[in-house]
Amino acid sequence: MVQLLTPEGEFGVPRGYEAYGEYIDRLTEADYLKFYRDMARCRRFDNEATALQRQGQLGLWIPAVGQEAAQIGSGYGVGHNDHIFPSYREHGVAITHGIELMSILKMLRGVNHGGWNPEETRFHLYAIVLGTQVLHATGYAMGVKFDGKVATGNKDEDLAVISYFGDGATAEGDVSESFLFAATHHAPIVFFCQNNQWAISSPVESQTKVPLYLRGSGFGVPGIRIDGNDVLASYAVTAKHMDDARAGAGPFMIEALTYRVGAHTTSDDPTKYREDAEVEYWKARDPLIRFEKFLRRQGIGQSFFDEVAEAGEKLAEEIRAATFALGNPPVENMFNHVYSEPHPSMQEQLAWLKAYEASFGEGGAH
Ligand SMILES: Cc1ncc(C[n+]2csc(CCOP(=O)(O)OP(=O)(O)O)c2C)c(N)n1
Repeated sequence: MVQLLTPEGEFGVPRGYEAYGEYIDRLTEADYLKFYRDMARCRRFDNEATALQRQGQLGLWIPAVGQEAAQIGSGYGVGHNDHIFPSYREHGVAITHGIELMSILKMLRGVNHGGWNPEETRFHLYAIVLGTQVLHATGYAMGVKFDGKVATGNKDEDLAVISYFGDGATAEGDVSESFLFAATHHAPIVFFCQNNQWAISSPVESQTKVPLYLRGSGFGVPGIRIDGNDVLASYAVTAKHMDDARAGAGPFMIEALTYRVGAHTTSDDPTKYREDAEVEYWKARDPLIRFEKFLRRQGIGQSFFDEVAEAGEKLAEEIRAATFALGNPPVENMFNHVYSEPHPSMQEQLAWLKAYEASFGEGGAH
């Protein structure tokens, strides 16, 4: 397992992993501070979104608490031309690619139907149907290869693709099919599996009998396991294998070993299926605390951490105010985008819903 930072925040490059260490050598202090700021921003955003859902302001929330290092590190390892195909929990990766946080909240409040324009950001839409985004990513990477955009001789032109998915998704045929197509087409793709150890209430042991980083090898996709709570390992390993993919090395799989500290979603109660002791064990390995320890060893003082905490409170206030101001979408939205042309069954359902809402009298059903 690639670990560059111990849980005590000590940095070191184990023998055999020097190629990853070179990526850290190129980082500046400003990069380190950016990594920490974004992990903290992600955590604060996430906790506020959970509170907003509990107060009835969002239909659902999908927490990524505990997975910030895996997401922020790898997000920054993705290059400026590359395309990203996330599942539904990649708020941290979204932060690294300029997605407006309110776009995510709007989607989970149901006031928009997708979130953002992938053409502008190369960060594609969230995918709720497990594994579909991995097929989309593989198809995209095959297209990149067919278009000759790999190993062009101009590093600024080359591009690669990364897809994020969970341990549970690896049990879907879609993921195995993706491995096969990616391997046989030598496609420029990195498969990034966040093994957060639970697929709702199913433990990872029920999804696989071999370590997940080996899952691609039978298809011809080599892989490696990283400590997913180590932001530097996540950054360096992603950056190297995205570079390799752009240079024509073919597909690669990264398994980031991490833990879903919160609930699967706000509709889930994890105390029903897992032990408190397990959660406490992982809380003690919190990725933010580990990186804070590293930064303090580097001489970063308290004023930086105070500034980050203050920025978090400001962010929380801003997103609360913006969420309260959203209101409710017109009911027509739900029906208008099902077919490109008006459709009798949609019109019938809309008329039924309007009559139903009207039956509540003044103020409607909201
Ligand atoms: C094809 C499909 N089957 C089932 C579901 C229901 N479902 C939603 S999330 C989930 C668990 C996914 O676990 P994992 O892939 O480990 O990702 P995580 O949610 O832990 O990030 C399931 C079974 C779904 N969304 N899509």
